[in-house]
Amino acid sequence: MEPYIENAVKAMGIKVTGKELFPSYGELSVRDVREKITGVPSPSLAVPFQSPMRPPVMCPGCPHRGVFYVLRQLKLGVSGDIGCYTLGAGAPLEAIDTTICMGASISGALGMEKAHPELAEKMVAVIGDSTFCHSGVTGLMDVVYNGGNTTVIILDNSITAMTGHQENPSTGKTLMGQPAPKVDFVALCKALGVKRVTEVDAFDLDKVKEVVKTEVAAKEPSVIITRRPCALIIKNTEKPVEVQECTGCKVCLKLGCPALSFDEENKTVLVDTSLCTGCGVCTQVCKFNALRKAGESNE
Ligand SMILES: Cc1ncc(C[n+]2csc(CCOP(=O)(O)OP(=O)(O)O)c2C)c(N)n1
Ligand code: SF4
Ligand code: SF4
Ligand code: SF4
Repeated sequence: MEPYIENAVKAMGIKVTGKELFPSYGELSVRDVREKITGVPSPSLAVPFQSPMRPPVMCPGCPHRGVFYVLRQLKLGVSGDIGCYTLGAGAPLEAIDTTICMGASISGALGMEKAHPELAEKMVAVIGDSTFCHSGVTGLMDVVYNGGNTTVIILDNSITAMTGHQENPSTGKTLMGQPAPKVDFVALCKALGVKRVTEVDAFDLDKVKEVVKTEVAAKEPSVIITRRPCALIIKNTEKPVEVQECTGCKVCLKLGCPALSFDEENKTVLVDTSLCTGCGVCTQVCKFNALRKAGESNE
């Protein structure tokens, strides 16, 4: 919010009103703009009731959800980055510990590991495909160059989701939708000197867990690429999951899937079938086999 245009216009000799009214930080709400320009205080927007809390969560069927569930289960420290997956910091997943700025997850993790070498086997860096292309590659190069042990998870959902589903150098299309060369993450990471590169299905929680455990224990840099497209860019053909004989343990609610809610009166989980994509992540966390893919028996 620096006076960029204001200064340029002033430099042309034109009188401008700007920064003496509006600050260089914070948010410009309609209220603030109206108040500053008219000088008339805006009416209070207070309402006589407490509105319900609605924290932002990942979409139903989001490929990032299960990965964060596993990282939380493994009690790993997580150096986070910027994208839809930053929501892994919020409740109920609460898996991300730090997020500094776009691309800082890997270099941040390397720095923490250099300051506290014992952390190397207790933490990972997570970064989206677009963010990795933007400014993660340099951090990974640094990890190899500086003899780090860092484990990096590239959350590849085949799109730049958070900012509105733009293409990026790893999606195989230009921003105009034209075919483009596609960055091969495995080849790129290996070219940077990372010998341990593993690809895993983001919806296969057992596999994600096994690979993460192996790679954080490794005494050299590793990259894990979790793959599944963003739920909003695929034509989904899966049926919603069904609930049968729920014990009411609420473990599945820790996933923060908006398609799952709890009926306190009947002590059972409910699935909103208009939201559920049938990704099957919740069926893997329910120990009582109460959540099942449509048509599957719970025997
Ligand atoms: C330096 C900088 N440039 C741009 C942005 C805007 N921005 C926020 S998230 C994001 C990309 C996220 O894409 P990806 O890493 O693929 O994660 P996804 O949202 O798909 O999970 C961008 C460009 C930013 N936060 N910082
Ligand atoms: S837009 Fe895609 S990546 Fe973002 S939260 Fe939704 S499903 Fe996940
Ligand atoms: S569906 Fe399974 S995990 Fe969820 S509350 Fe019921 S028994 Fe627990
Ligand atoms: S299968 Fe489970 S986790 Fe996936 S969208 Fe449906 S309710 Fe959510």
